[in-house]
Amino acid sequence: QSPPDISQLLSKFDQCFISESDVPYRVLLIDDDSELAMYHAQLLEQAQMNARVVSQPEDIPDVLMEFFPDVILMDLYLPGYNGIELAVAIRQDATLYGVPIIFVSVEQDIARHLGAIRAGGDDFLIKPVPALFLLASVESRARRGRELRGMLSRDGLTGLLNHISAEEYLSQQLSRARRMGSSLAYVMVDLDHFKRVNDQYGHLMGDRVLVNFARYLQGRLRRSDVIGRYGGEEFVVILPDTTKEHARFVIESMRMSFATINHNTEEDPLQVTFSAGIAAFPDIDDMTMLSKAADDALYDAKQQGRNKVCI
Ligand code: GH3
Ligand code: MG
Ligand code: MG
Ligand code: MG
Repeated sequence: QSPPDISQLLSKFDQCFISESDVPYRVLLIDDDSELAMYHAQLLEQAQMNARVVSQPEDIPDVLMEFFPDVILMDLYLPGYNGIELAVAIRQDATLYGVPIIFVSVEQDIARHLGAIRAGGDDFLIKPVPALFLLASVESRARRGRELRGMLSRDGLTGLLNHISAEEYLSQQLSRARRMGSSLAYVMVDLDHFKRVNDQYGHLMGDRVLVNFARYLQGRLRRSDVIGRYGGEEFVVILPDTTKEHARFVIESMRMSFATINHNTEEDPLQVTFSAGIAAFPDIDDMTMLSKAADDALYDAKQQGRNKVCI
């Protein structure tokens, strides 16, 4: 049995289930009834989602790691396997943190539904599930799951990527640079004498400078460049397709213009400078060494009197 063409239904209800970013939602369907799972998968793909079916329990761990789903649609019973136990295991796995689990089953017993929800399931749909209802449920879970993970990957004050996410991005970009044979610059940035800013103007002013700095960087860099806050007044900038020399040129011009900004609207003007250390691939072909080299260069910049960019 092939699924109905849902385009008419979608337009009739004025519904759209396409993710707001260009990255389609990834939905993992776990069901021993592979025919039904394929049917659901086809529905999801009509709504521009990326669906993957697993029918063999032994394949589940590998597929979970490799497919990295936005949502898991899971049958309650598989031969030799218990969906509730699987939900518990998924909830204990840090790399799958917050991934929504929707149970799909013919089970009518409310006690079983409750058990599934308490084990970490987010919803329980009873087969047969109406097409639009399935899509709506999957889409809303996927969207909110991405929102949640987006928030967890960001620094609360500045909205920049946090330390862990910035490192993940660096690792991805390093692999990409190796594959494409392109260059990649990595910059560590530290505000100069920031303790004095706090001491003389107070913590709120310090926070304002941090936010100003983050906005300044975002405004000056390309969309493909990524900025992270490593903690405190320390930041990283990752510039794909950029050589060490070009990165130095870009950061040096930012260093000069940032230093002229007045952060204090009161009488007493406040200017803040930063120091930066730059390292790059392919000069260095290892993530740990890349960050050590940038750190060493930053140390040199500080030693040379601050308000400097070193490579
Ligand atoms: P250097 O030029 O050597 O980097 O000196 P510094 O004063 O910038 O460096 P130090 O590491 O001595 O002090 C960093 C200061 O940054 C201390 C801390 O109070 C402040 N800081 C860290 N995180 C925050 C924050 O989120 N908000 C504010 N207002 N201050 C912060
Ligand atoms: Mg089953
Ligand atoms: Mg500092
Ligand atoms: Mg510091």
